This record gives sequence, C-alpha cells and structure tokens, in this order.
Amino acid sequence: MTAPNRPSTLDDTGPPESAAERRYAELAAASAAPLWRHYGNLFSPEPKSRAVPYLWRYAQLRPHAVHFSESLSLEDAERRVLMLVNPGLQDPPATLNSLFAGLQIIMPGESAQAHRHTANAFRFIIEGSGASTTVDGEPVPMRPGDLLLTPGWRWHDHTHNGDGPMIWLDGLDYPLVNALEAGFFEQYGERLQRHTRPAGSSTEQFIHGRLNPVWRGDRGHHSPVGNYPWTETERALAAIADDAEGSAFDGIALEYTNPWNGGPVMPTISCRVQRLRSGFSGRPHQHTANVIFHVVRGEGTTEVDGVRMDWADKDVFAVPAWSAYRHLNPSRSDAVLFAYSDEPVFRTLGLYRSRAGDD
Ligand code: GTQ
Repeated sequence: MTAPNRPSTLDDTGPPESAAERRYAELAAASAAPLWRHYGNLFSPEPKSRAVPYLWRYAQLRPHAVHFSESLSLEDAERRVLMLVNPGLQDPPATLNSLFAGLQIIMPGESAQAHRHTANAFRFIIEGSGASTTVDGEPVPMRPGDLLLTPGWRWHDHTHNGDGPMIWLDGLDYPLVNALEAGFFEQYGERLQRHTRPAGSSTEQFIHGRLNPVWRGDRGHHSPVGNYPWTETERALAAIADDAEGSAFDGIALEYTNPWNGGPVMPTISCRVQRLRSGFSGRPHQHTANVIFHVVRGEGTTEVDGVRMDWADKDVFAVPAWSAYRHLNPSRSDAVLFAYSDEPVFRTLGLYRSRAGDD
C-alpha cells in the first residue's frame, strides 16, 4: 500500500514546466484530479465499447481443442477451455465487456472436478454424446443443442462416459462479476459430487412450461431448470407458423425463460434462439446490451458497424454494446442462431437503450 499524502515530488531541479503543470502534478501527488481534463472521456455522448466486432471460426479452433485434449490432462487443467478473447479486451481477457465465451472439450473417461463460483454460467452443447454435468447433486445430461444452466454458487462437475470428443460453448458473466469485485471461487474437495437428486429431475418437472411444481422451494434469482433440451427448442421453433411476422431485427427469436417469473434464465444473462429464414434481411439497430452469437446451423452474414462477418455452422461471433448491426441470410436454407446477452443487467439498472438504425 502507498502511504496517503505522499510528499510532493516537485523540486527546483526538475525540467522547466509551467506553474499550471506544477499545480496539476501536485494535485496528482495528492491523489486528486481536475475533472475538466477528463470530462470528455468520462461522460461520452454515447457508449464506445473497447471490444470490437469479432468472429471465431469453429473449423479453425476445433483442431486446437482436439490437440490439447491429447496433450493436456484434466488433472493439470481445471477446465480445458479455449477462451474466445476479444482483440480489444485482452487484459483481463473477455469476449465482450461483461461476458465470456469459451469452447470446452472433454474426452471419454475424463472428468472435470467439482467447484463453484459466483459467476453465472451456462453450456450450449455443440457436439458429442454421453457426457453430463452434475449441478448441486443432480446429474444433467448433455446433447447437442441443449442449454444447461449452472447459476452462480452451484457446485458443478462434468463427466464424459460416451465416445469421441464432447465440445460445448461456455458462457459466463465473470467479466461483470469481477468488475464488481464480487468474485468468489471454491473447490468441492472431492473430484466429483455424489448424486443426491434424480438425473434430469429439474428439467422434467418444468418441461411443460406452463405448469410449475409447487413444492420446490428454489424460487431464487435463477431459473431452476437444469437443461433446456434441443428437442423442445426445435419443437417451439417449428410451432411458429412459416408466415409469422417475427422480429424485424432478429427473425423468429424465442427467449429461454425462468419458469417462476417468465424472465431471463439468470439475472445477468438472457439466452435466445433465433431462426433467420432463407432470404431474411434484418433491420439494423443498436442497443446498450452486448450479444454473443453461436451458429447452431446454416450460414449468413452479420454486419456490425460496417464490419461484415460471414458466419457458418458452429462459429461464434460477438457484437459489442451500442454497435449498429443487422443479420442477413442470403442462403437457400434457414439459419438458426443461439444468442446470449447482458440485456437483463441493463434493464434492471435502467440503462437499457436501443435505436433502430434507420430511424
Ligand atoms: O466448466 O466450470 O469456460 O469454471 C470457465 C470457467 C468453464 C466450468 C469455463 C469454468 C467453467
């Protein structure tokens, strides 16, 4: 710790400087600063994210994930995750200002040991079969397209008893939690949790979506659902008529909800799935929320502040806060995107703003 009220370092032997500069140096030495020299940076007319729009190609990253699955054991790595680091956010590394995306790989016979952290997390399964996550004693199966939640401070470990590599997208809010200096982390002590609740029970009990089990006491900040299975997501998308209007910005976009209140799945992260029909040409817009997209299937283009990102199957791309963007699907097939954002944070704090680009 530096001592408060350090003596001024000004003396008469230094380089010649103006009386004003000497005064500013004295202020700095007294841990004070002239607001008028900082005003423009601190009160910008509108947000300017340090993050840049960026696309990570799955085909480029997958071989690296496989390489480390062969050369690095899960005894030596807490989690085998390739972090998707935004070129504008390298220290500390993050994908967008408040959000993280990573690609996690686990091989047959392996396990990732039990731990918990205050950061909220989810997994969106990309490929593989036969793995599961245990969350607070409940084994939750993982299949491609499933969305699994591990809300803050829940114990979680991952086990793979199937064949071939299992790869998923991790989404976490640790950049926000750490910025708030609210990060806690704890090891469970044993490698894996004991199974104390029936496999898949939190998913099955809420699966209908409009009939909630009244005996459950876990009406907290988070959705109690362990897994939003792809089979149900696909059914929900298919139930929307082909000529339904949808969102001019996002196409047929559906939000995964917390069954207790209809709100976002976690207080800091909203998750959606969106279908962009063949020929879709989205209206441009911008909003204060940050969004990360994962291509479930298909191909298309997203233009962000004039930067064009041509995405394909399983890619991940990031749209920073307040950048103007639009989605296009000129291909002959529908495209399906999974999207997550920090929109609930902005809404809760009264900081959500949006503007249609052609207004
Ligand atoms: O699987 O628990 O990508 O703790 C980063 C931190 C995944 C996990 C990440 C984690 C995990």
